[in-house]
Amino acid sequence: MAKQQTMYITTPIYYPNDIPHVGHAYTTLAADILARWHTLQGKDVFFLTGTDEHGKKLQEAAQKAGKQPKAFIDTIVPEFKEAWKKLNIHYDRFIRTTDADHEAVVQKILTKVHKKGDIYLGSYEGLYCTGCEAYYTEKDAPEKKCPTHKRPLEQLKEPTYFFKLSSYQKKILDHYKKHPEFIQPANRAQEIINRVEEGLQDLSISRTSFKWGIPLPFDTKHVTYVWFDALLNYYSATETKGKEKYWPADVHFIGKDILWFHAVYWPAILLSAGLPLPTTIFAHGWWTIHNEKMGKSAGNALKVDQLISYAGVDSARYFLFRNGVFGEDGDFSEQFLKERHNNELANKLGNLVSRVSTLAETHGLTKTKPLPTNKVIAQYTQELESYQFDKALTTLFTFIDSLNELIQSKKPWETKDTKVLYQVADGLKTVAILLSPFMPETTEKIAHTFHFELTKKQLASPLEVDTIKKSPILFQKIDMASKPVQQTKKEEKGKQNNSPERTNDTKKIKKQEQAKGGKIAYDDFSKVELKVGLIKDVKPHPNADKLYVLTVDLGEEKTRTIVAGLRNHYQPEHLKGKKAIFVANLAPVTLRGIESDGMILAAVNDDDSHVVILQPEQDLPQGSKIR
Ligand code: ME8
Repeated sequence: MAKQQTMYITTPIYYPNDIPHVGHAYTTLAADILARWHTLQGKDVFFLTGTDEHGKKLQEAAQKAGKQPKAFIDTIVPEFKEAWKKLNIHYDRFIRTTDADHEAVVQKILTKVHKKGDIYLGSYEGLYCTGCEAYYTEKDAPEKKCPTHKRPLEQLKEPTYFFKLSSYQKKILDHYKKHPEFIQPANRAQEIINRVEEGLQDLSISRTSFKWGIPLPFDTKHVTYVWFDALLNYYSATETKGKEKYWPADVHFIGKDILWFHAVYWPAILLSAGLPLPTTIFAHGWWTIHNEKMGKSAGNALKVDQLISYAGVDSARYFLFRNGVFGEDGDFSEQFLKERHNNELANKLGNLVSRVSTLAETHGLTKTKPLPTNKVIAQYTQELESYQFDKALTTLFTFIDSLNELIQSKKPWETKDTKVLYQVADGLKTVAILLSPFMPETTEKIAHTFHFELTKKQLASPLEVDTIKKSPILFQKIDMASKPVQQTKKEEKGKQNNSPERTNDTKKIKKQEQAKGGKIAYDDFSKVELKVGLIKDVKPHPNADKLYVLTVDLGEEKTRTIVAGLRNHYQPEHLKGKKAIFVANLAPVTLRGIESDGMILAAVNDDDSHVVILQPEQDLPQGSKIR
């Protein structure tokens, strides 16, 4: 049997000094999409992500939090893992640079490179940015301010070991020439080539001014420079048994901010250590908000929960790759996301699935020659495998348009033409399989409705005819004119439970209330469901000074997120662990970007200066009803 082809895909390892945001999610999702695609193609895929845990930045963040570095980082790492889980990201290993196996490999490589004569002792003086963990020259930062973080640079001087980066200039340039695919996209490569041609200075790779790092094996007063340590994660993850086959990596996905480290330092380190170089380093653009880079230091970072709250996970995954070119910057907009959700996902794909499955339920399908899909498949494959995610999605949606047009022109609801229904259903099979890396949950539902599997084999074989049942609604449309915005999943759940239309109920109550001069009917009030809830967690709302984001247990399978205007009245520790009364059947509303699924009851004095939450007089289990 032929050896299974391997595919090794990585993301940067992120600094765990704060919880992840959309920028981090973007790179990690790109890797997930590509990993899912190659798995679908039958390849043996290894997808690595993780956290970059050493260095001055992390030491300072831990100090600020009043914790030891490792103890501090241990509280942030689960936030990354949780975010990736929520986004349906399936990595194979989450590497931490504090993992013992990684530390051992870093020391092994340092010893090797030192013995080779590529490391020597000197002293370094320069302008340092802790945010970047890098020195800048006056040329790169003429005002002595970091070009990325816009903060003043620090003048640092310390004894340090240097890595002979300068002696790799020619070899690196040769490699670029021989392997034009090494730095992508090509327009970013030229900038790097120009800078390398200007000459390379040796790289300071050790620090003595702080302790949080991997000690140099040949001089333990020094800790290893965080980038020398971090870059090696890609290789160290393949040094364990069974994983050796994955090196060299096929693609390192990174943001354009760290291209220099990856395109210059990284090949030089590998060349010095006598290791093969990765095939491609792909540097994508930045997500900006109002044209400022989204990031921790800018304070404008959109958190993963917020991203998901707009229209669900699959719509978020779709939007991030549909809205712009992967290699270029894109400005994030909640409105664009919702528009694409409505216009493309709900109107084009969702409607088509609903229409065809409804007609097929009534009239059935008759097997016939499927529509030709080879061209679409080939084009989509070429675009996806060359990291042109937006183009691949355009190709697929053009095909979806053609399926919609076919249905529209053939009118099977009049003609009862069950052959055309079959052709469109078979086309939807192609769509779902190709789209599955981007939208795993939705495509699983389509596959379930039309009875096929999301596999390469099924892509090549015609749809088997079976009894079809009407598909559940795939994308609930978002009302652009009015907040509150409802989340797809919750609405679907509400519908399946035959629960009353919550929004309409509230509107009706308001109307009747007005009609009766402020009084509401007994029956109307009895529709309001009040329950005892346990406040499990309290976090400040990232976008509103007066609001908290509460995690509340209402005795249900899952906890709820409830936004409450209590920040001027309670410290988090005075709310956490308390039981209070909540409205449990309110339509969810999005408050400053976070969806609130309920309301806490509080009594307020005349001038709003005193706000107290309502609590049951005696302890009752969460979920108890108030009557
Ligand atoms: O640089 N738009 O970690 P980091 C798009 N630890 N992507 C963004 C982004 C934005 N606004 N902001 C961040 C580090 N990213 C090092 C990496 S690797 C050996 C060490 C993404 O936490 C993008 O991938 O600052 C960027 O390169 C990465 O997060 C930086 O993450």
